[in-house]
Amino acid sequence: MELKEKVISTFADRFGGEGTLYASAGRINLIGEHTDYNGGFVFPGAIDKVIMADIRPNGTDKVRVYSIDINDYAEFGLNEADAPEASWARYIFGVCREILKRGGKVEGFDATFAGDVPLGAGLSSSAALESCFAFALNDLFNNNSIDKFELARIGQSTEHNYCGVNCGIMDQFASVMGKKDNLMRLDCRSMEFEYFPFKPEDHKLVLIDSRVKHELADSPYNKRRASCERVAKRLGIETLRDADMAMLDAVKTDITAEDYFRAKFVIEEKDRVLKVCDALVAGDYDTVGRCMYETHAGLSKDYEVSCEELDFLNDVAKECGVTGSRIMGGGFGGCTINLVKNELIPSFIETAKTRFNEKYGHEPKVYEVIISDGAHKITE
Ligand code: GAF
Repeated sequence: MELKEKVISTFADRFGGEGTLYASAGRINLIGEHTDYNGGFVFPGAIDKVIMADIRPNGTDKVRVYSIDINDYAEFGLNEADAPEASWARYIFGVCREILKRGGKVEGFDATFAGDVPLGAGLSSSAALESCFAFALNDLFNNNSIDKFELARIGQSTEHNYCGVNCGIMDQFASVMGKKDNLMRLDCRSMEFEYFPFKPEDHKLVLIDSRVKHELADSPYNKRRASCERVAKRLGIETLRDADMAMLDAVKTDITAEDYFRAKFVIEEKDRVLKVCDALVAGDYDTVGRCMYETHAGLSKDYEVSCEELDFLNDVAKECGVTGSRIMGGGFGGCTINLVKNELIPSFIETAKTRFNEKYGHEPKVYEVIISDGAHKITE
């Protein structure tokens, strides 16, 4: 059954009648990894894989929600003490609480939801879920008075305060603000952003999912952030956005070797984003691709958020002559993002599947993604 029909018909079965339908997207990020919480630049876009929810106020002070994919139901109140047990429901509870904390309105509602953003693949299914509900509750209870940046911050605060992930703003920003056929360069310090048309004629983005489970709440993601903050503090600056290699080298003996390499990656990565944006405007995909490979090397060796399987996929991409390839998102599993010339796509996918299967005993999943719109309402 199609996603939309599934969400609507489950709503009718569970709650009777119909609600209003909303969706928000997963994301890719062409370049700019672990730069968001360092005040740097990121370059994401929303994709054609979404979380979709059917929602209707129920006139009570209770939220009743059914996750179709997980086949689980949760019911909770809207006070801080009412936090549900199930981790998937905490994303929705958190969004409600963060809206209320900001003086917004949320009352009881019924909802069903499902999605086609693969879970744990580094495509931000959690940000899509948060953004879908933040967007919907803004529409249903707040007359759309909360601006879109604040909706992204509501999702981010949900991660911090209810899900244990000290994430930056990139994923929620991309999920809310995404625009069809456009990537967005976001300056995470000023929050200024610019759309960059992205519809290459001779390349496509192919994601290869190692199926190594990626769970940021259980990963050392928060430790990476803490390393960056320690170095920034030592340098007497607010974030690594204001650091360069000369500054870092000057304090090299005062910080651990590990913190040094974490900061080195971030300093190099923030410059790479700007280089890639310029190259994209000039149609210079070779430079874009070279930067992607540099990012992978940095994430693997200096930031240490890759894993054997993703390094293997990166090597296979290189051997196949793929223009650019790198681990994408927070790391510790998930996907590589590959910028591949059209004529190479079938043979690259075939080789990656075969070689990976020979080595790890299972095939990776493959997704071709289209850059699409972010959070939106589907029915009136
Ligand atoms: C995860 C986080 F949620 C983002 O904020 C970002 O830091 C990313 O990892 C790494 O670039 O997706």
